[in-house]
Amino acid sequence: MDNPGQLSIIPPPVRFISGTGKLEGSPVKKNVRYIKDLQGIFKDETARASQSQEEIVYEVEMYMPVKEGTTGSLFFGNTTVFAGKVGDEYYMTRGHFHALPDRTEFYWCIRGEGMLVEMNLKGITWAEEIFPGSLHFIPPRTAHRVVNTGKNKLVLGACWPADAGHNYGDIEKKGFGARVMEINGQPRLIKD
Ligand code: PAN
Ligand code: ZN
Repeated sequence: MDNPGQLSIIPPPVRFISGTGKLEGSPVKKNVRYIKDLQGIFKDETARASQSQEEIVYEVEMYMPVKEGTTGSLFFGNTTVFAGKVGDEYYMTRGHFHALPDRTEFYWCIRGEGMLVEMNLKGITWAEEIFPGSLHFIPPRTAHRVVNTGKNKLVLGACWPADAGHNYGDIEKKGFGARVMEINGQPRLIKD
């Protein structure tokens, strides 16, 4: 042994860059969602279909240190929603319930401004304001979507159970019952 009695000290596999919220390191996976991927998500499908299909709406970086579905473990990620609108509706994520419906999640805002739209199983919808430093607990059985109402990128951190999974189908079929639209220059949560 080269160093008898010495325990190993190793570099962490991933770095979280606090100013930008970016994740760096070889285990990090990235998903990019373009306008072309979001058919049927925005109210004005004609507007979505007629704008540049290669424009990025949001991207997600993920650090998943265990196999997806592992009970008792965690995933870590960030979401960057770009500034923009489809018609009068702000750029946003698709939104989902978790596939295991009782699984919860934390979001926190690193930069930008927006709204976290949530909906419970009774179809009751509400939104929390997002601003740098805001912390959001997503309760069990609650669909969640983030909306960028600002002029700059909205960046959020997230931590969720590795066995949560994503159920997009219920949102694709029924939506959130409300949308964040720009009305007279201001963001408003209005019934769909
Ligand atoms: C987040 C979301 C991320 C992208 O990591 O997956 O914001 O939103 P969609 O998954 O709705 O496209 C999360 O909530 N994970 O559970
Ligand atoms: Zn989630």
